[in-house]
Amino acid sequence: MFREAIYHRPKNNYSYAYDEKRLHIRLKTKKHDIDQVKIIHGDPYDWDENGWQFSRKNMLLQASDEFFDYWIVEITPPFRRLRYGFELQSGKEKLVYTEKGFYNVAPTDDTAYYFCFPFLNAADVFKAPEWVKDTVWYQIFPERFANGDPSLNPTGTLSWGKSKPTPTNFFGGDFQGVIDNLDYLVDLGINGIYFTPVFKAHSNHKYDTIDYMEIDPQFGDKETFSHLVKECHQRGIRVMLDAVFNHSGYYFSPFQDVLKNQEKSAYKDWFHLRNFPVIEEPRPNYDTFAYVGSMPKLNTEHPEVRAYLLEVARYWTEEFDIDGWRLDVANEVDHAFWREFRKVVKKKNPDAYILGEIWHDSMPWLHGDQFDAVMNYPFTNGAIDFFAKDAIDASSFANAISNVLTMYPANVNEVSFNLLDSHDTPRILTLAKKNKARVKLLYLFQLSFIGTPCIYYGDEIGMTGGNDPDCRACMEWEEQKQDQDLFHYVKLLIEFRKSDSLFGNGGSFRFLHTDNRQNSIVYEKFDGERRLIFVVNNSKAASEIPISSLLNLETGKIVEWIILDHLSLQKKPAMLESIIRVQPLGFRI
Ligand code: ARE
Repeated sequence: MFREAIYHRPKNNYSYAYDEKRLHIRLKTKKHDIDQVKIIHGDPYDWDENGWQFSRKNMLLQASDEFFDYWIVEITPPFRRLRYGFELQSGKEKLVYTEKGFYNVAPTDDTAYYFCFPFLNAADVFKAPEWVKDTVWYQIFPERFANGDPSLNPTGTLSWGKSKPTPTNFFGGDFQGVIDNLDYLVDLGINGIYFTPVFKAHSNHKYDTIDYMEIDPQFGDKETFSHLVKECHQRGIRVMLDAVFNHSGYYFSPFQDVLKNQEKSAYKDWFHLRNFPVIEEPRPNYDTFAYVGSMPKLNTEHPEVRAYLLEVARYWTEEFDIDGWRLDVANEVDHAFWREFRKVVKKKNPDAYILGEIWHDSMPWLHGDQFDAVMNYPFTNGAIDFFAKDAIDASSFANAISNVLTMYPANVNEVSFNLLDSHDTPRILTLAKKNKARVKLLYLFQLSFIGTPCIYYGDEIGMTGGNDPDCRACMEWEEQKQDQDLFHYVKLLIEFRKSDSLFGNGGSFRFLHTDNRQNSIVYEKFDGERRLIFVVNNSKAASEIPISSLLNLETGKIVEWIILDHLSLQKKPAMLESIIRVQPLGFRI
């Protein structure tokens, strides 16, 4: 047994409250080293003359990556406290692993040996809004979705879609344009919209805020926004706004005051200024987003700045009834600020979704006191590398996705914001070198995975685009230029997700098989009663998966298959064969 590879540390993703009654305990061991793990568990105060009274329960091998196996078990401790250790079996060797080290036999003379979950306090349980689990998001970059009110066009507005997007051009997208097209989104089946920034700003992307209390005049006014939110809500669509609190824009009046009055400015502590006079070139002598001088970093430790930004959060949450906030550059803002932010937002709308923009491991923000979720770019990277770029093999893909799943508690994963691309990345069809079958596999995986999926506007009709700003082209509204086949495919997958909870967030996820030679994967979604098995061929050749022997399935049984053809997905009952043949870049469920 490789003792040095055995790892457990209470809290974080290794021991956590799944809800107010249930604890999840995880253990990491060297891959293929351990045959079986049992948790030894009991109440810390449960003693009699024989010593500590404990029980044993089998742990499930939940996932594996390149080097490790990950085991999980769920326990409902009657008195909400737990002491526990692990009984490991490898061949004939048996060992007990505790906080104090390894023993041949589980010690019972004291509970002090064991790991400790002191008490399951309801107040500490990570709780994200329930509705998020059943939400399919749609990301809108408002300048580029639809121009519904030309009277609001900024000077120099170009004809819709007639030029390529640049860092500075405008096409006049606005709220009326979104309102006019809500029925299109209802038809697609999405039920949440994430809007990139809408407050008054200088650029076309609006990440350089001028006034956090105003709607950008090119989009409409507060009345139009309020109307938009109501129209969305009437159709069962939630609305999430982008909070750009890490930095302001150059024309934000406190920063303008600093430029004008320098040391004497009443706002000099609102920013991180290094010396005077404040200069922008060759490099700003104040902290900024990246090295962007027009985005001065806000000092969120300053009480006035905190009060101002928290009022912004309160105002839009309370007065406009929005359902969530996406937090820009969330990991560069102090944790204390986000804790206060959460309190303010949840006080006004306990059901609001708080989503941090963090591209890396984000556990420190996901303990329940700051964010409900982060933008799941580790998921994005794995999915893109495998399905779109064909750059990694099947087992590397399974390793990457297993890492995503074991990185966070299960209740965090259920509301994780799973995107395939965004306004900050190339579009999926471009990443897939215009191979639509690859995009279809991406959508299949995204929409059948644990979490809350997001579709970037226009991807569903086959828009292409490279890196920012190319990925921000005007939405294509001419039907002849829209890929209707892709639209119907995405729509059908969304319907599956909604009509079968196992397809969505209702079941657990597990890889069953990866085949590097055939570049195929088999994964399942399962609960106590049913299994949905996905056989996906990510190669240019047909593949043959020996499904029955692999999964111990009974052949000859009638099962329901979902088959991909070039036009649609079809559900049809069929006999379960021993070998499943899957067409190139196709799948069967
Ligand atoms: C402009 C240019 C870009 C140039 C950039 C930096 O268009 O080509 O690279 O300047 O000089 C907004 C606009 C952008 C604009 C930017 C600056 O939308 O068009 O870019 O302002 O004016 C990191 C951050 C992450 C950030 C990304 C872009 O961690 O927070 O970079 N994303 C948000 C928004 C953006 C927005 C801003 C922040 C600023 O979503 O749209 O940009 O408000 C790795 C790293 C990540 C890194 C990621 C992408 O994976 O680990 O940390 O994200 O790559 O670079």
